[in-house]
Amino acid sequence: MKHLRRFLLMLGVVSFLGILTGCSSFNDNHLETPQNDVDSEQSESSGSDDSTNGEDSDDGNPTTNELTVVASDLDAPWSIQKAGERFYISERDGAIVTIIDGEVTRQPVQLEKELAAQSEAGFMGFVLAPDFEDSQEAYAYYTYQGDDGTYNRIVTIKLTDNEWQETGVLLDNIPSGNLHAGGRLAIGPDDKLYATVGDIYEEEIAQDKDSLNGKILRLELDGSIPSDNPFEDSYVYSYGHRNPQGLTWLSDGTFYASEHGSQANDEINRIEAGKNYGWPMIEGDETNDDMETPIVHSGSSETWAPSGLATDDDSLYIAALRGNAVLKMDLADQTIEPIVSDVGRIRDVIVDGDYLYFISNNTDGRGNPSEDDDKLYRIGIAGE
Ligand SMILES: [Ca+2]
Repeated sequence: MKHLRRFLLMLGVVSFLGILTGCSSFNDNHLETPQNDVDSEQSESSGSDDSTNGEDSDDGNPTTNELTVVASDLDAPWSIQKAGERFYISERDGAIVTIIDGEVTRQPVQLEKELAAQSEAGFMGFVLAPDFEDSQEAYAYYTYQGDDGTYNRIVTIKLTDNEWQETGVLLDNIPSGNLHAGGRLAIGPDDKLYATVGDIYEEEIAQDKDSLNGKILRLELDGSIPSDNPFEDSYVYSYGHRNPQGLTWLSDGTFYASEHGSQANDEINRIEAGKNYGWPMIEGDETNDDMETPIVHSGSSETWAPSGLATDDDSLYIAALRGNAVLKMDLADQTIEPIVSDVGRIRDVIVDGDYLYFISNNTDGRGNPSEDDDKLYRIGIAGE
């Protein structure tokens, strides 16, 4: 009986999700020429067909790797947030999609400035306030066209009657550009707001501690500079970054960030206050006495294009755009393997109990979207 149920369940999964194609694309899709220095987010993805990893499915038990579509038809989604059973997902064109019990509602976001339309810009970072259930407030990072160029700003937004409104500015005039805008926001275990800012393709700027570019920033939730930041009167928390886009903390406070490298060389760094992560002086295995080398990197021939980052304290889960995969890095031995592939580019990932939730990112102009992309997916991670 159990075998019959499993067979029928497998049939349902196959017919719903499409053809099983295995997980060969991870190594097939890496960049073979160094042209990705233009932008390691760019994708030559050929596979956005839905599939599972071919693992057993078994009654929805999260100890199995059954891949489930939670929501479809997302439009260039960027950040996943969850409050209770309800998801909130930012979309780059300036909307927030909320999902509960499979019901998808798109909430417009009224911003004070016009969103910039550059390919790595828009409405990106988004994190719910710690008191969201009461305040209905969140923080957002977006790119806009100013009088003399493009800028990023970090703002508060508030949800009223199914619509979000910008209500305040925490940090403005962060220089932006055509590439490497950064864009991730996260609230740390210290209740500070962290933001990743890219080098806007002006690499020397990452070593300039007076610039906000090529940095990880740390703000109070009211936008002021924390008194214990490593540099006096500065939002800069760490520097020497190229285009960091993922932030996560272990329960013991250990802090990790993902970063798009040049010529492949994508990085996972352990972040500490005031430290220099090397760009553009060192990359990959290169060392310098005053600089930090990554705990892992993709090497000079493989491109992950890592964006969102999450952890369950045993592993890091890395949303890989060009890698077309959710990568799992074992924290004990630092090995990396893809746990989901062949759903295309992956932008963000969160851990929630026994499940991993992640969003594809095939509709931003660089992917190969299927008709109902992009999607929010769920996969069980308990007992792995
Ligand atoms: Ca580095």
